[in-house]
Amino acid sequence: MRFLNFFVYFCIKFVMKYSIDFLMRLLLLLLLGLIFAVVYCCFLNRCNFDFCKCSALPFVIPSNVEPFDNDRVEPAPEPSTGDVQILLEWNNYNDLDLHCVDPSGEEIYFSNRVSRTGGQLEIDMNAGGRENRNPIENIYWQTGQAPSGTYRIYINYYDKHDVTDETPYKITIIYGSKEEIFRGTIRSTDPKRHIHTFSFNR
Ligand SMILES: [Ca+2]
Repeated sequence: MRFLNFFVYFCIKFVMKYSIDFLMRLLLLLLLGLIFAVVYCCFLNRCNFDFCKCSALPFVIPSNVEPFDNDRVEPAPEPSTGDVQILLEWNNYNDLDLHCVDPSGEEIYFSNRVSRTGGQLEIDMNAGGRENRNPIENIYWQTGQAPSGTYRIYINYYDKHDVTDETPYKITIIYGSKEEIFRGTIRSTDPKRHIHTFSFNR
């Protein structure tokens, strides 16, 4: 801040000494202010700050602070559907994961994305960090592929990437002619949660 005070004092003295009229003084002050903002942001950028998110400017924030709520609002990818579809939706940067144990007992999740019965984790979001504030996860079997039997659905809070820990979620399960919706909230300290078990018969 001492540097900032010195710079402002210098600018005022410089303008008062060399500029001619009020308009010239104003323009010169604006120009000097702009030069200062650019130089100061470059300095902060070398100090591990994001240039475009420098706290020295009122319209931006430093990179180590959570962005504004409307930052990086992107559309989620379009999920596929089929005989069986399980869709997880939430609305922050946290990394939630969808798990499904298929009738053969094989678990489909991020480390086993495709099962021998043809089920697949098609979409897995926010695994790499703050990727999307409208994320979804989708597990599905293409039409004609889902085996008859019992399906068990789970949700797991894998990692916290947002300022908010507790995360509301919605899980939509579509199989045959049925559609079931489950809503709840989950915290990073919660264990993997069983959501629902259902039977599919073709
Ligand atoms: Ca995920």
